[in-house]
Amino acid sequence: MTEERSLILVKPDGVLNGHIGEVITRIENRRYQIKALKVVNASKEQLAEHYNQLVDKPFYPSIEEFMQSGPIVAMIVSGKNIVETFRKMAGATNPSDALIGTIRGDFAREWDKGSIQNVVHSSDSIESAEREIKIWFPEEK
Ligand code: IDP
Ligand code: MG
Repeated sequence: MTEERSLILVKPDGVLNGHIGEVITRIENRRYQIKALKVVNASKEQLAEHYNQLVDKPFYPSIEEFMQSGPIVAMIVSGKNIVETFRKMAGATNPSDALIGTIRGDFAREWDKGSIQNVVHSSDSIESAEREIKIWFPEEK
């Protein structure tokens, strides 16, 4: 069986506020493996694919604007239970609900300006991880 993978993004707020290293440190501390990593400027097409379940929502333009406000860091990370465990490490979607000790609880700074700026994305299932990996790493098998 191939190892479980997740697609993790450090969103523009995480990059701008200097939290790339912190996110990577937390991944490494859990002994997960970074299989691929790059800095990218997200295109509208990539974002519409990535957020295909939100693209028709009234707030989608605020997500698009936020996600194009600066570079992001995309990673493929693998390890046992990575999808479920990293979701716990990231914390709740809305940073005001995210517990201290989670990435969002510790580092999210702005979440009342239309878009929810919450530092990281991580895949919510093994299936969505494989789907999202194709969007950000089309060169990967
Ligand atoms: P998740 O990132 O915790 O998986 P999702 O519900 O999949 O949460 O939403 C994806 C992203 O879209 C969120 O992380 C957040 O940045 C943004 N988002 C979700 N719901 C809203 C909303 O109601 N207003 C603005 N942005 C939202
Ligand atoms: Mg999600």
